[in-house]
Amino acid sequence: MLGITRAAVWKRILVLKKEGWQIEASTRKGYRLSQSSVYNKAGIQSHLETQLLGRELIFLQSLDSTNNYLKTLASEGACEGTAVIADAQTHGRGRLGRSWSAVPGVGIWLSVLLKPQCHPSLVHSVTLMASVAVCKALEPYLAVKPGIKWPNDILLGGKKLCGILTELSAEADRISWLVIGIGINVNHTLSDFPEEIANQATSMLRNKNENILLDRSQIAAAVLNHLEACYFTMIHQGTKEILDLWKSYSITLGRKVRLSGDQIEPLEATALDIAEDGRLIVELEDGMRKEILSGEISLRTID
Ligand code: BT5
Repeated sequence: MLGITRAAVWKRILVLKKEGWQIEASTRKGYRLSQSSVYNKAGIQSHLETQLLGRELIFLQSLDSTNNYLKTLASEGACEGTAVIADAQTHGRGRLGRSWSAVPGVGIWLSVLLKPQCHPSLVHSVTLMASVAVCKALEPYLAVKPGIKWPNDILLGGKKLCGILTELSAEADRISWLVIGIGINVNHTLSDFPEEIANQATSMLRNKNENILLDRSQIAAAVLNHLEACYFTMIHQGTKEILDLWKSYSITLGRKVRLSGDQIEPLEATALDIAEDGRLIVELEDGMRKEILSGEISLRTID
């Protein structure tokens, strides 16, 4: 019907697969689009169980950064819960001006707009909440339990699976809005990572025994579902339950860490606990205790 060769069809199928479409092949019959695993707005919506998060959902093939896009929408008055998801980001951003690799076809690059009625100092516990929600969402798909490195890097087997970037607009005593950006490596093989991070990054696929691609629509929806549940728990019941969950995933507490940053000399300490506002409580070598905030300090585990 198309008037092209089998090989020409096959080439186009390969391009579609790289874009994230899941296509089944059967000898002599041909190809079939697997409806349940299409990564697009409808695919994600079909798995959403939320009242608020992702009800307003923007899905784009490529963007500079989902956080940038959503921050512009937020400043124009977008409603709470608005989510932006892209298949690829050309300028994905990490914290402190670092960059985030977000190639097409393999990851979940997602930002959500929240408007909690709270003091700006609570922003740190909101980002801890996001890392708990992501762990809960991903756990059913993983062979091993994910771990959270303070404040909110999610690691598998010591390698980074997910990063979270929270940005906010606030008045002196109230958050106006905050954008939580979540990047999850899902179907990456080693060659999908830039060389400089290849040995420190991992993906959900790389931690599975069999090589079957994961359904990004289902997982993106699961992240939004859990994020909403954790967010509601936090705003209605306070931070205790979320912080307890955070501790259960933590791979930082109880460990020796090295703290470094622009404002301080590098220090060695033991990570003891997490304070209600998300600060990390550490004990320095002289026995003094100190509470540290993310954004000021980088932390490396040394034992
Ligand atoms: C983060 O920063 O981990 C936050 C990353 C947030 C990304 C999401 S994607 C959706 C939304 N839109 C955005 O523009 N951003 C958010 P940080 O802790 O600073 O870590 C950044 C560092 O992680 C880099 O300097 C690299 O070393 C490493 N890295 C970069 N891309 C990675 C990837 N895909 N997987 C694992 N590690 C990566």
